[in-house]
Amino acid sequence: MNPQLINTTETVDFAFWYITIICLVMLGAITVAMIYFCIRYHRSRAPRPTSDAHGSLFLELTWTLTPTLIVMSMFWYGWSGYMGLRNVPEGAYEITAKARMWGWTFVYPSGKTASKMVVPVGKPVKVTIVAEDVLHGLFIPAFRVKKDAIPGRETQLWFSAREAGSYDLFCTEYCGLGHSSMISTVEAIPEEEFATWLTQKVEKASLPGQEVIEKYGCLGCHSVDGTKRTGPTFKGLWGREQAVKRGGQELNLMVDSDYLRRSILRSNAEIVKGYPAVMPVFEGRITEDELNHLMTYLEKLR
Ligand SMILES: [Cu+2]
Repeated sequence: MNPQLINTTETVDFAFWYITIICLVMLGAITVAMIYFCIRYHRSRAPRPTSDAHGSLFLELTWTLTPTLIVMSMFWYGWSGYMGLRNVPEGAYEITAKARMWGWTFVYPSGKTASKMVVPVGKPVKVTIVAEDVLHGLFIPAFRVKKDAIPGRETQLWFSAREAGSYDLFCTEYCGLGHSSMISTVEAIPEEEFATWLTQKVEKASLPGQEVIEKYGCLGCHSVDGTKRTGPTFKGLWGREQAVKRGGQELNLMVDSDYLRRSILRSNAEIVKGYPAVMPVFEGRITEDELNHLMTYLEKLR
């Protein structure tokens, strides 16, 4: 199999431009003919019929068969392009993309996880998409591929990056308040570099807490530099007085390990004033070890 032969970007672009150019040519030709006939056969120039033709088999066949062939050729390029997107080339590298409110986790066959989709250049990559909560959509515009992540079902797409680089990756199904921050990138790197990257244990995280934050996609809603996002920033959070709402009541609480554990495990019990109650509950999803690492990390950000 030669990955250079098919490429999702090229097949989609070809079908798109083929159909668009034919439509533009038809639009131009029909408009010009219409204007010409309006002027040439205006009542002031041609008060009486200039021809009394009653039929022409040749003309009938021409204007029936020509458009039929053109439309069938559009169908053919659309269909073969679609089949090209559906049929994953043999030997494609397999990655699982997990979607959750509001972030992506990419899981590699070795068990390695990353928040960016790192792929080898020039190799077809098959992505199996799963949703952990609600409907999401995986969209990588540069490769012209888009597929929904549906709870309870696995969907797939494939692509192959011809050139090394960083490509945008979006969620394209409205999945709640943090939807617009559910963005990541595809990092296409040379195969040798990719092999080394795979063996690297942790993605540059110097602290285990940072790993936990990446794994659960916390940064989709919380910043570490003081920026206000869907949720409050982590910066300077530890140790401050926080106005929260608990069951309709407003109260001030000290942000410490107990408070943060409650906010993560039962995120809807106490809501920080000025923010919407949208954070998913992490009870039963995050381990005790991970929580401890997270606490150490958050304490360092005070
Ligand atoms: Cu989403």
